[in-house]
Amino acid sequence: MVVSNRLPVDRVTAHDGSPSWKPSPGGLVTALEPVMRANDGAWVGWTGVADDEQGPFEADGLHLVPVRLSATAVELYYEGFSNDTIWPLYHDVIAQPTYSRRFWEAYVAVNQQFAEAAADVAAEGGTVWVQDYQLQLVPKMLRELRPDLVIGFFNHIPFPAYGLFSQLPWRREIAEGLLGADLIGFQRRADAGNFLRAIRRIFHVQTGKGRIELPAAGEGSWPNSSSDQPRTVVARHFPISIDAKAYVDLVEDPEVRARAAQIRSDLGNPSTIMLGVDRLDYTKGIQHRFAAYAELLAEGKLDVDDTVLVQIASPSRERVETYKALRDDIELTVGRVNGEFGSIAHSAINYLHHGYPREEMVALFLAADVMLVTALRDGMNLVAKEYVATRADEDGVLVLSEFAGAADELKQALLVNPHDIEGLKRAILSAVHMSRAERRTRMRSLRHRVLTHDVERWSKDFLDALADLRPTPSARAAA
Ligand code: GDG
Repeated sequence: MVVSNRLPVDRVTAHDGSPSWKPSPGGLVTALEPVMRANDGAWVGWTGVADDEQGPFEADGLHLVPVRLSATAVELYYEGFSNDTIWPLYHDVIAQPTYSRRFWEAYVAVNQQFAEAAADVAAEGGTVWVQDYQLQLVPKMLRELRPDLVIGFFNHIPFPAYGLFSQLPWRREIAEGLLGADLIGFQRRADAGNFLRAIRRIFHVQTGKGRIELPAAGEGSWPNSSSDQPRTVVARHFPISIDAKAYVDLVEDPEVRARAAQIRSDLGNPSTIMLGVDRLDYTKGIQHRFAAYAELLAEGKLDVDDTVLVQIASPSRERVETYKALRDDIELTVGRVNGEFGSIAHSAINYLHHGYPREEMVALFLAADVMLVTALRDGMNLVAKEYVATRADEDGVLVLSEFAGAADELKQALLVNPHDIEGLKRAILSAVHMSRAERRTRMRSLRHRVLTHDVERWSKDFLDALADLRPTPSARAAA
C-alpha cells in the first residue's frame, strides 16, 4: 500500500458534468503505478478537493482510498504546516518558516486521519510505503494501530542539518514519527547523515552504517509511548529518478521533433536557447539565474539578437503568501530585464507562467541548447534528469546546481554554486561556447547514468531493502 498526500489521479469533469479520473502526471505515479498493479495494492491519499465526499474507488486498475480533508485542514495542515513550516525549514530556511501551534495541531490531526485510513485497509502483515514530508507522523501512528505491518517512508525533499532542524518546536515528535518506519529513505547520502545526527542528538541512541538501534520503551531518552520491543530502523539514501524510457520514446515521435523545430523558429532561430523549467518556488533559484543572465547581457557577453532565455514557471501553491510575493518579484525582474535589454524583435526572457503537457516539455528540452537548473536547495530535481533523458542526440549542456540532489549523480554537468553569480556567469558562457565534441562526451556519460538508474530501479531498490527488514516468522512469534 502507498500512502501519500495526494492520490495519483485528478478528477476531470466532462461537459455534461459527469466526473471521471485521469492519472496525474508526475514521477511518483509513474514509479509506483507498475508496482501497485503487480501487487494488487491500495493507494491512500487526498483527492485534492476540500470536503470531497468521494468513497473508495477503482481508477485505471488502481484501488484508491480517499482521505477527506476539510477546507480548514487544507489551509492549516497543507498550506500551513507542510508548505509554510516544513518546506522552508527543510530547504535551508531560504524563506522564513512559520512556527504556528494551530498549524501543528492540524498536522497531527490530519496525519492521524491518514494513519487510520491506512490501518483500516492494509492486509495482515502487509507492506505500507508512506511518502513525503506532509506525512512524517504517519509511520509511528500506523505502527501503534497495526504493529503487524512493515512500514517504509521516503522523504522527497532534503533533510536539513541539525542546526536548522533543531529550530522546530516539534522536532522530537517529528523524529519519533519517522522512527515508526522500518526503513527511511532519503534522496542524498548527506540527507540520511543529517537525519542520523538528529536522532543521535535527540534520543542519545546508537547509530552505525545507517542502522539506528532503538532501545525498549522508556530506556534512556527514548519515550515510554514507543513500541515495547527494541527495534532497528534503517535510514539510507535512495536517489529517485524518472521513467527514462518514456522520454526516449517521446523523442522518437515525429510530432514532438517537429514541435521542437517550430519552437526554435518561433523564437527567431537564435544561436542559443537557454531553458529553465521549474514550479514557481523560491527553492529553485530562478532569480539567481536571471541575475547572472542580465549581467551577461549588460556586459555585452551575450546578446538578445542571438540568445534567448525561456523560463517556464509552472503555477504552484498560489494561496501561500510567500509564493504570491515570489511571483510578483520574479515578474518584476522579467519586466525590468526585458525592458532594459529586449528589442522590438527579441525579448531577453521569454517567461511563461503555465503548466504544459509532457510532449511540449520534451519539445522544449529538445529545442534548448543549455538547460539551467540553479536550485538553491532541491531534494533531487527531476527536470535535470528529464533533460538528459530527452537528449538522445547527445547534444545540449546541463548547468546544474550542486545544491540539487541530482548533482551527486550527474557529475558531467557543469556544476555551479548559484549564490556565486560570477561562477554562474562563467558556467553559462562555457555552456554557450562548449565544443560539439565536449557536449557529446558529457551528455553521453550523463545519459548512461539516467538510463541505467531509472525510477523503476529506485522503487525496486527501496522495496527490496524494505523486504529484507521484514521480521522472520520466528522473530515475529518471539516478539
Ligand atoms: C519534489 C522535490 C524531487 C513542471 N512543470 C511542468 C511539469 N513539471 C514536472 C517536471 C518534473 C516535476 O514536474 C517537477 O519535479 P522536480 O523534481 O523538478 O521538483 P518538485 O516539484 O519540487 O519535486 C524534488 C521530486 O519531488 C521527486 O522526489 O526531485 O527535489 O522538490 O517532472 O517535468 N510537467 C508538465 N508540465 C509542466 O508545466 N507536464
